[in-house]
Amino acid sequence: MKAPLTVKPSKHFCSRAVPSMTEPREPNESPALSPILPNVASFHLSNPIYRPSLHTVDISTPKPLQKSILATPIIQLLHSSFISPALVGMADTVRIVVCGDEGTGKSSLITSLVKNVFISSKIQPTLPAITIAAPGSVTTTIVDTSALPQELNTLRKEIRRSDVICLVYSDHYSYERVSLSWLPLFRSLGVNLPVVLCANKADLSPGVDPEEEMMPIMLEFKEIDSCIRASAKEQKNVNELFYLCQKAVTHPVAPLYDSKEQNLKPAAVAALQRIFFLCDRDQDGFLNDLELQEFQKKCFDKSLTPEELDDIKTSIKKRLPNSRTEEGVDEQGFILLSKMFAEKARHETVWTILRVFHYTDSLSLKDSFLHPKFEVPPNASAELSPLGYRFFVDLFLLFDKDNDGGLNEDELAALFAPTPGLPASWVDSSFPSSTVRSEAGHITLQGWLAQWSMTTFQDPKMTLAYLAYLGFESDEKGGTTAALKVTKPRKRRRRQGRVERNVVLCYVLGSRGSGKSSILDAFLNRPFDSTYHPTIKPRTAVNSVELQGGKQCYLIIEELGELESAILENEAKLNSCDVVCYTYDSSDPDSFAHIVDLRARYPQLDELPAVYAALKADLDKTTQRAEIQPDVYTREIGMSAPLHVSAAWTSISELFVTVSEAALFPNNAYPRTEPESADRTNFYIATGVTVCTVMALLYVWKRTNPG
Ligand SMILES: Nc1nc2c(ncn2[C@@H]2O[C@H](COP(=O)(O)OP(=O)(O)OP(=O)(O)O)[C@@H](O)[C@H]2O)c(=O)[nH]1
Ligand SMILES: [Mg+2]
Repeated sequence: MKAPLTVKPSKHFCSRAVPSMTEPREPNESPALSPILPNVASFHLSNPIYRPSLHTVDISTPKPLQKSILATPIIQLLHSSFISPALVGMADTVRIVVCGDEGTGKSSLITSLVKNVFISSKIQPTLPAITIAAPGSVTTTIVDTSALPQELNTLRKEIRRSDVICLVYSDHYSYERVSLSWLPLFRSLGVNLPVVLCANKADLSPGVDPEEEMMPIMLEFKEIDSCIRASAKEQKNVNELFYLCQKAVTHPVAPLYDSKEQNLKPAAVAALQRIFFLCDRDQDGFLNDLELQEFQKKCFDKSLTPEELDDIKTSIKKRLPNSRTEEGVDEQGFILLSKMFAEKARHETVWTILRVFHYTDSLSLKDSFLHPKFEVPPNASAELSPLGYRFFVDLFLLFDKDNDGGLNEDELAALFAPTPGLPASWVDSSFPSSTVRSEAGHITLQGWLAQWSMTTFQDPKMTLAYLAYLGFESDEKGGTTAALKVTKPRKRRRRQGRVERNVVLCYVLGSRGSGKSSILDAFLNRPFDSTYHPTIKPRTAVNSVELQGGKQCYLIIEELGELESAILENEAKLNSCDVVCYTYDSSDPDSFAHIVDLRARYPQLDELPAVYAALKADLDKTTQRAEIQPDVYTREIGMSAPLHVSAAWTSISELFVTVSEAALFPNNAYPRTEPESADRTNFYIATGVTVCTVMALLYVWKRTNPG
């Protein structure tokens, strides 16, 4: 069996490729054992000092692979980037400004990189900017500068335009000036750019210990990202120098790792915790081998060998002896792995993971991931697609740990752990009271799906954001939008046959105390409560309704409370409504008048299909103090008579079916309107036909009776 690999900081560590999820290896170990991280890491065999780890290698001790890699021009290295910037959302252009005292070799380093030769004769003092562009890779521009006083303005301008500064020194004098002059200059410009410090002409001082020389400056100036000794003349570490510059921009260490604290930063830990949570598909608190393989495939597009899996667990066990690695990698172990990468300056591995999971450089989730483009045209609505429903069903089943058919508070909290918490609209509508709950008060699967149906209907962008937080994935283009669909735009009201929607919205309108809230409660199967709580804030309830013929739809019932007038005056609000349910208390003589008054005040209500409900049928019916009694009133406008129901009777469910059907098949649910506002098309057609017929008859009569 292969001996476990050591984790102790290796003097050579930064100079070698290391696998992504496995232990860092010693240089003499076969690189074939480290297939996980793609090749880019293998040219990372320079001798840099990175901020997080201070392991250095002297340039005079080349490593076995070093020669071939050093001979590789950077353009090729850029080409071989293991992940395309577009794929992971990192910066896709990098502008490097090369600064330093006169004669330190700035232009020579650039020439050596581009031409792959060292030109000993004096080259022009400042080279023109060069851009290295490779399809699918980071486009890099390298700008040479001069330290001459008359060029100071140009220098300042170039620094301001750049993403990273490559600061070069080459002897004791220019070394002193790094901390006395150059770094203070950068600070005075207020640019806050990462600096890669390069000791050039390393061939002239082979015995120097880079750590001893560079560490003091690095400790004093936090903006120094990494340090490297190089030789433009011997073309050593030139590729690496510019690679480090690129990396300082594309894979910055600062957001991830606190070098003073020697720990990952809280935002990085939070992101990694969320990633762990999403990868722990069975939610048992461990990434088992299968879950680790899936994670590896997703992030690095490679699989792990059994030995590599063992290596990972061995490394974790070494640092966390109590971890139960036989069951898999737990959250602590998972975060430790990232910490080890950061410690060993392999933070690009951590960035790869974060970017695959859609994190930005500031460790927030990418806006385009949370808020993808999704338009709902006028008169259409958004609903969950079968994929979306499937996702929410699976999520429910996964988190209903006690299998009681409901999500209790703890289960809900666990489910929402990778999100910022419950959606704001859910909190506003005092979720879960807006939907179906079990007797124990826990949200049921039916209620869970109804709640998401309502959220999607009211605010599809919110559903999309939560699908992203909760880890919805689909092979289809558009990511989370595959979980949604847009319904056919509703035709002009009164002109439609069936409405092609599965989620419909009903406003319930009626006098104070007529029993609207009790309808909402009954809709959510709550027991009837005889105490009266007037409704102030609008209130919604959502549930599924079984229609005649077995089809199902989701009905959202909204009681408008004190906002009734405001909502009815709002065209957009009325437009989103599919059906109105007018209610009155059949035992209260003053109740029906409110409906008559509402219809008179808001004639636009007549553009909506409607159902009339006479509530409290369990109490004695009384004559309404209105000009016309409800039955006559509805008959006169061509509507069905009010449905007499009681919230205290189970037969109230009939009302919900009637309301849903009126929304989906609205043809018979419109009131007959006054002639002037009626649809006069048929009248015009009929008149047209009559006029033509009369004309034709006249013509025939004239022909037969000439003169
Ligand atoms: N007997 C009987 N009482 C009912 C029925 N429905 C509602 N009530 C009672 O009537 C009172 C008012 O009911 P709510 O549902 O709060 O009326 P509301 O229309 O929501 O009132 P506001 O929100 O103030 O507009 C409460 O005390 C209910 O218990 C019913 O079918 N039968
Ligand atoms: Mg109420």
